[in-house]
Amino acid sequence: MNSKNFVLHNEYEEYPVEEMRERARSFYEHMSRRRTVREFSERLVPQEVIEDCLMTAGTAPNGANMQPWHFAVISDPEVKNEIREAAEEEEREFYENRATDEWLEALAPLGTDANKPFLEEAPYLIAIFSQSYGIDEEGNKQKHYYVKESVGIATGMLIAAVHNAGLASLTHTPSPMGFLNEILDRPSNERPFLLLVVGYPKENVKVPDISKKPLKDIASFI
Ligand code: IYR
Repeated sequence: MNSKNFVLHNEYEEYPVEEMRERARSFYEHMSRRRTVREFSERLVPQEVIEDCLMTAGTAPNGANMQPWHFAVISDPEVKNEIREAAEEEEREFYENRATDEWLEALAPLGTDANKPFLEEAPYLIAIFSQSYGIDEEGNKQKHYYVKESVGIATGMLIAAVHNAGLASLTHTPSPMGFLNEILDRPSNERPFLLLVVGYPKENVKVPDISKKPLKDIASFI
């Protein structure tokens, strides 16, 4: 391999196998306590916590290291209100017209509807944008690769980081989400990927009684 511009990976840490087992198990146990909540407390969260979680997201592996993402963090109540109004308009259209009966049936156990008070109650909304292409310093288009995969991985890491900090999140996908470009003044090379709602869960929040598939149903070992 051509080792030009390569540096030693000094930060790699290997663990003794017993510790490896423990770490893998305890990370699973920690992550399995994550639940999506749809009701948030209005309690404030320090912005540095959100910044650190976003830095975690920014470490995600991605196509040709183009890092084709932008995270717009919203805490301004007026902007949250605008987003809520626009999202609820789309959601009403979705629940009343666009969604198929099959889709509504699949959503029934989650108890969702077109009302989205969490968009104003939670201290932070993070609008995640994927950049279909980049624009370099000279204003030339820069090709991006595996954009959805890259932004999906970064978003997963963000969700894990938020959970690790002891906060709850909700992956919200009003569809279509073009209104986010307008409200947040994002350029046309950026598409809204999803809206992550972040904060403390409301006290005594309830979550749907659902479970995850067991390992044998999600993996095969050949
Ligand atoms: N975007 C709608 C509907 C919705 C769709 C799926 I797929 C979900 O897992 C949950 C909700 C809404 O946010 O209500």
